[in-house]
Amino acid sequence: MPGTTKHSDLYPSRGQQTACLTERLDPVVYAAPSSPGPLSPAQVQAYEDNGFLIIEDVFTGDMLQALQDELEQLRIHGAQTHPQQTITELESGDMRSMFQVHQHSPVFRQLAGNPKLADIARYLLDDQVYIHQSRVNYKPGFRGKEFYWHSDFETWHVEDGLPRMRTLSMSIPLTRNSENNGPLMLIPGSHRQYVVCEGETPDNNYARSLQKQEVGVPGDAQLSQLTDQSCISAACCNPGSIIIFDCNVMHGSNGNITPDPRSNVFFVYNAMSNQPVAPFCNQPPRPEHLASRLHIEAV
Ligand code: 6CS
Ligand code: FE
Repeated sequence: MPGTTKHSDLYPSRGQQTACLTERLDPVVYAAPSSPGPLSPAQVQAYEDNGFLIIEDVFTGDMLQALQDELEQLRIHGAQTHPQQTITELESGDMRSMFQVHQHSPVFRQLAGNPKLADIARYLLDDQVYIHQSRVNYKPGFRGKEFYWHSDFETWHVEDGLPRMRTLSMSIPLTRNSENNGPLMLIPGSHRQYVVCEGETPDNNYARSLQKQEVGVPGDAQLSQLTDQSCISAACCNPGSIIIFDCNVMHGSNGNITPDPRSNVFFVYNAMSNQPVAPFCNQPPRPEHLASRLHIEAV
């Protein structure tokens, strides 16, 4: 029966584990060396070395405006039309995130399949791809709260059952992401090490972790080790740029006390061959709007 088979856990974390850094066991770039594709050799190399790549001004003009309009529509109406998918800020109640936008927004569904994004995902993962998770993060002005440091893969492995690191994210800023309004911060090279985290996964952890993640975050010693190895990089870029980042790169972002929101739409592309198995913790899988299991369709 699906979901009941025990799969071997290549990346144990939480539960009985003690915090430490371990080696990544999977490739970063799955495309054959020097195979032609949508990225230049220098871009592929930068992605492989750093675990992320920024391409400036990919969407501009009317296309960008349509994405920004859709963002605003969802911000105004989303809590009513899709309450389950809506995450509000813990203290202010402002909209923080809206999930599964690739299913319920035709504009964002089309964007997820846009070859400017999907071709890069297929190339780097060397497979057909589908959307494991999608969301809009609003990071509202004045009171937008931080996202503490984490590797996405740690959560997607432990709580969603993604077996291998064959997954990447694309974040498309829809407002200017400046040094001041809480841009994505990444630790270049951190994707080559897996940070084993301590702590039990609480029941329904997602209900809290999406407002404030407390489990599946690196210990202070492990984070310091990573930042001793390389300098933190802030992904400051224009709306319509794309930030491509590996599922295991250590990242986070500060709060936003400026008046200007830092809003992004975000798609997680997973290789078809890396579909989720049973979670690697003693919890049932998270709901479909956070992690696709039933709706697995190639983009
Ligand atoms: O839960 C998730 O899928 C994502 N959200 C957070 C706050 N951390 C892990 C992962 O990036
Ligand atoms: Fe993340």
